[in-house]
Amino acid sequence: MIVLWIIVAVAVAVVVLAALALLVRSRRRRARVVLAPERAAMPDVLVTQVAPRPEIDDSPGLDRRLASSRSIFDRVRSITIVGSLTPDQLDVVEEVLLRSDVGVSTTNALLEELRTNGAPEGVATAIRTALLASLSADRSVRTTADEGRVPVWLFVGVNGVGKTTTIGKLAWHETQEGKSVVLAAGDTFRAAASDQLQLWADRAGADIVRAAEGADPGSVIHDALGRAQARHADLVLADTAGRRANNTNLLDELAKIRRVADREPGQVVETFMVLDATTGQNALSQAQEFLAAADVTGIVLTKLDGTARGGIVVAIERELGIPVKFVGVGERAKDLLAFEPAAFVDSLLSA
Ligand SMILES: Nc1nc2c(ncn2[C@@H]2O[C@H](COP(=O)(O)OP(=O)(O)OP(=O)(O)O)[C@@H](O)[C@H]2O)c(=O)[nH]1
Ligand SMILES: [Mg+2]
Repeated sequence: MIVLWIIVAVAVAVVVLAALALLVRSRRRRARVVLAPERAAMPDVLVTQVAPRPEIDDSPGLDRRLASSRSIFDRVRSITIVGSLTPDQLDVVEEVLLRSDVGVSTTNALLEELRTNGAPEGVATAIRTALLASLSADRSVRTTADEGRVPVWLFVGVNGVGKTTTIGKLAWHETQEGKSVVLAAGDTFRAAASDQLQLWADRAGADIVRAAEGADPGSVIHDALGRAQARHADLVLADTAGRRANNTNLLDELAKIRRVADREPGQVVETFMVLDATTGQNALSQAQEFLAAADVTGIVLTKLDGTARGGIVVAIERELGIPVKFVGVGERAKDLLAFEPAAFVDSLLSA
């Protein structure tokens, strides 16, 4: 009798389990039916939304961005005389030129010219001609390296001048041109420096190689070169720190970084010294220190949109003998321009 009961109980359990299994399978099947196909077609309205829109360039003109520098020249613009200048007018010219930061030697040369030959086409034109004559350097920027090497642009300068921002802007410009760019976060002095560069890399669609705070900057550059070579990248932009922990020498460190960046497969084709235009003549003395250590090939002059006095461009080229290749006129990606003397001088002096 007991055996019979056991057989009945087992049979009931088997039936219940089978029913449960059937129920679960049918639910799963139903769930699968509601899932969208993996490659569902995009609805038309969404396709319309992602179509590229025409870009609206809302950047103000160079005149407005250089408003502070331009206002310094207001007084010479107001001297409408053509021909010889009175001693008072020469004093005004001298004061304006010195305030504009062009430097003593450029100011003296221009005054001498005005005293001797006058200003047959007006004072603003005489100054324009003189400034343009002293801004005649070759400003070409090298983008290619020797066969099989990866071109590197190295950025040096003291802290806060705008190195990381300039790299971000240039990365954006280069990727817009269709180039593939690798950023090397060689400022390992503080973690925030790599985060800042990461933001720019994301914005520009550039690759980035970074390491933890305190890591050896040389090894970051070395890894970036390896990555660039493996991925056939067009350009490596290398950031560096503007300061060092106590007792270590920034310039020695830079010379070391440069050697690493210039070792195969890398080749440093441009070393940009970044200078803050708002620091005026101080920028010049800072620059002198970097020149020997870093073998600088071009200057990037930032913050010309601020309280800077544009004449510093002239003083820098005259004193350092190194061309200004880019100027920063704001904090956005578009606010970096290849330096063009005629457009620059016109925006300071045109009526
Ligand atoms: N108005 C203006 N601000 C700028 C320009 N270039 C950089 N800046 C600002 O200057 C500040 C410092 O710029 P960074 O790029 O961090 O300078 P850095 O040389 O990398 O500084 P460290 O990493 O500390 O050595 C930031 O707030 C930038 O947005 C410019 O052309 N115009
Ligand atoms: Mg930086």
